[in-house]
Amino acid sequence: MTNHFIDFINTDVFMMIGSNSAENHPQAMKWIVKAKDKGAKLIVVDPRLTKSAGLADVHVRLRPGTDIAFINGMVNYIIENNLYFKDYVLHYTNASFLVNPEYKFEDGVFSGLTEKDGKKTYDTKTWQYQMDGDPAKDGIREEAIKKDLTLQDPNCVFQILKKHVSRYDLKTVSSITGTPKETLKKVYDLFASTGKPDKAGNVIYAMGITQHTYGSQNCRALAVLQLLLGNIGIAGGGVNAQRGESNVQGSTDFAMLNHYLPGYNPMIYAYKHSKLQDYLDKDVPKTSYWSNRGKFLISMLKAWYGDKATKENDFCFDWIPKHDNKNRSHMGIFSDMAEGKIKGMIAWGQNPAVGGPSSFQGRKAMEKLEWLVAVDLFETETAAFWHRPEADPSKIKTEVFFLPAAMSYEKEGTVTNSGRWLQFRYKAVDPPGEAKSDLWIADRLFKAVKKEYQSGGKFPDPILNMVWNYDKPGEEEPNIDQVAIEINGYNVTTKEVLPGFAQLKDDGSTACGCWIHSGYWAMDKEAGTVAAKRKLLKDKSGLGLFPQFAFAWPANRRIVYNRCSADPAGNPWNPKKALVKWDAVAGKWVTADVPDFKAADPPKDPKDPNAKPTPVPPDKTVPFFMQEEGRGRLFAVKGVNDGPLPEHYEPIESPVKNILSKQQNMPLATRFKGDFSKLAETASEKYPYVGTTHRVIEHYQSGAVTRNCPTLAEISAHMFANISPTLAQKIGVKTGDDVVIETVRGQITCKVSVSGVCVPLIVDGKEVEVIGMPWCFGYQGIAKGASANDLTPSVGDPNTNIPEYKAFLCNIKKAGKH
Ligand SMILES: Nc1nc2c(c(=O)[nH]1)N[C@H]1C(S)=C(S)[C@@H](COP(=O)(O)OP(=O)(O)OC[C@H]3O[C@@H](n4cnc5c(=O)[nH]c(N)nc54)[C@H](O)[C@@H]3O)O[C@H]1N2
Ligand SMILES: Nc1nc2c(c(=O)[nH]1)N[C@H]1C(S)=C(S)[C@@H](COP(=O)(O)OP(=O)(O)OC[C@H]3O[C@@H](n4cnc5c(=O)[nH]c(N)nc54)[C@H](O)[C@@H]3O)O[C@H]1N2
Ligand SMILES: [Mo]
Repeated sequence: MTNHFIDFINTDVFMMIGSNSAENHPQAMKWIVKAKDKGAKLIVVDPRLTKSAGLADVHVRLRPGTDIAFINGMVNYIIENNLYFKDYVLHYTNASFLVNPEYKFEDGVFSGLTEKDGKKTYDTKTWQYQMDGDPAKDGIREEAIKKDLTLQDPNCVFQILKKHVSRYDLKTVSSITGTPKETLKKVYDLFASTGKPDKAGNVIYAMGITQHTYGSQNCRALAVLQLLLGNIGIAGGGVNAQRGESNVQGSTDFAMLNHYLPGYNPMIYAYKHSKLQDYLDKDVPKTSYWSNRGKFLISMLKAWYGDKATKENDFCFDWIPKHDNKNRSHMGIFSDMAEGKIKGMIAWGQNPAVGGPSSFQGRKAMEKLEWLVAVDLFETETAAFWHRPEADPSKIKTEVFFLPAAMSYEKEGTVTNSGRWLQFRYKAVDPPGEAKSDLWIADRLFKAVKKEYQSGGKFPDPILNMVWNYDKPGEEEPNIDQVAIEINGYNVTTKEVLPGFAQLKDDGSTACGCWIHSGYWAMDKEAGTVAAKRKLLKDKSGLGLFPQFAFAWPANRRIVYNRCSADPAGNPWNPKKALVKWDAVAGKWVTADVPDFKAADPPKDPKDPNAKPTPVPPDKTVPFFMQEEGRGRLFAVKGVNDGPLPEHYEPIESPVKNILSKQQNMPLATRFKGDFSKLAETASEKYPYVGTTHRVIEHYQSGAVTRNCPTLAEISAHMFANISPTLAQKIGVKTGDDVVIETVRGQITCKVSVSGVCVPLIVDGKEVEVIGMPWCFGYQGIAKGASANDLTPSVGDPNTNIPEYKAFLCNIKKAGKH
């Protein structure tokens, strides 16, 4: 999230799109309801009538997978009707920047599309700015970029955007999405009303936006919209991802993604990083705050390899395993597994036998493993895959180990919420039986591996020399404080814990495991440790910032890009909700939040105790100082690999042809071979309905925990599908009947629920039925049921590889009918 949950009280209009906070983020919903009580409006954009939609002022039903049409339509409406926030757009976005005149958009694709060995990629050369100098050498310097401040030049970003979205008129959008034109106009007007200095519009999104072959472009479309309305960096605004598992934010911060190192530093790739200097040259921007990335990387290497990491040996850069640039995401791994390329797997706190796409094929792929280790609270479907209903255990050779793990209440550690706020939690109860904390398991596993390497091995150095100093004399549990200090960062010589990432160096004198968390553990006189903070007292701002409650990365900043909350001269757009303000008389910044820009230069003489920082005047500050060009990108010259502007494509499995261009699907979508290649054709007669998957309040994820909880298992005991009354009539079923749902990949049997949750939509004159299914069931636990993922396709977004869980083709019939 750019903002945070409590900040929702500052919002005037919410647009919740592809998120159902009432069921999946009840704490977020609490703040939305508080804002509504003060007069805020709520728009919910969802194919289903969800519990959130039930609380909405306007519910926009749209066909799954058509959000870009809906949002680009709104962007077009805003530009056509002059509803954008002009000063913001001009000064804080790249609207006036001129783009290479060779840039083109034709037949649904952008210039630079190339194909090699059957794989499509974009060469982004023509997407770049017109500028002086060599950006490869000097970076994307804002001063060097050619501009047209009148926004009239046909090659300026504003005109390119305007032309691009002009095709998304109300009629076209309605034909694609199935949303009536009147509803579109109503919500466009309502949300566009926030494009004023004293109004805040808040976009809340989650999996209905991301789980598509163009999930990243869906997010980009939302960012473009919010930039146009001046809603980024202000109280009550932002683009706010409602994240998943209680600590999924924390786990991505720590690189539980194959293409990142901790703190969102790019991964090291074999093909381009043979030495440290290659990384510094190619992946450390020349401009923006990211120009400090080298310090973050080198400090991380010092944290991992300690004294062994020296300037002379590239700080042991060679010891980090390099990515081979193959698909190492969930789907890539399971596809390799099916081909017998993977020997063993540790399923550590995950249940892919239920949660992965095409899970029927996924479970079959697991049979190719020599061994499987499941680290979990329960014997999940994954741990039990070898005796699953459809398998013959005598034919499965995989050796399965089960390591019982402690649950969150049974161990210590931090959790980071969607708003980037992290807090330390203490242990409430001891884990049962032989269950151990994940840290204990990781510690013993590492030590066992190290022991093996002591007698030789192919590449023992990184293992034998890894800093692993977490033993606490006389205690079983590893020293979690020591782990926290390593993450926070310390001075290598004095061992002093660092107050923040500004102190990190690239000369080997500092160590820091994850730069964005730097400072979180540094001692805070009042609170003990910063992360232990639980003080609600000090919110002088009245804006819900509560700086003493939890630590918000980075630097305890609550609202990122907050320079944009004030005009170029430093006067808050909305004086009632000021985050930062230039005091012209005193000649300094007055800040309620930690500034997201350089508000002052450090004292000239650091040794002089009386020396003071020098304030940086407003005209010398940069609104988006994490971006190389310092501006919000309406047009993305980099960052996404599948297009500089969002464009509507159909889901890979779609009931209709793309009416907007010849390009049916996202050209770069990730696809797989063999067992994972099965896809229905466009407008398939055999699979005429649109399937989509969602969560329910009673169950968590694959249901491993909640389906083992007797009360929850009882109140939500059956797998079901929501269908409309018209579809129910057509196939002759009523609520509670058994139905068979089938896709090209497999079929499931479950109960049917007939209500107004799903209704048919009129798409380009054709009636399209939507079937909604929860994906939380499986064959283990107290409440058992069919897994919706036996139906879902293995295709993904080219930037993130997230699977297209939210839109696919299926058929449905009454069980027992042929
Ligand atoms: N009770 C409960 N809470 C949870 C979880 C849980 O399993 N149970 N899981 C947690 C996790 S890991 C996550 S990631 C979050 C996810 O939180 P959400 O994203 O809110 O969860 P979903 O229900 O999967 O999807 C949200 C909505 O997207 C809608 N949708 C489907 N397709 C589309 C589309 O194409 N466009 C639009 N606009 N909407 C669409 C669905 O109908 C659904 O109502 O929830 C977290 N919280
Ligand atoms: N069709 C469809 N599929 C989806 C989605 C969808 O919307 N639609 N959503 C996707 C999303 S957003 C997500 S996040 C994934 C989730 O997919 P998974 O992560 O595979 O599913 P979970 O059920 O969350 O698995 C977590 C496991 O961790 C165990 N566990 C809980 N606490 C601990 C602990 O402290 N330590 C250890 N070691 N184990 C613990 C639980 O018992 C459970 O088995 O599913 C994805 N799958
Ligand atoms: Mo998630």
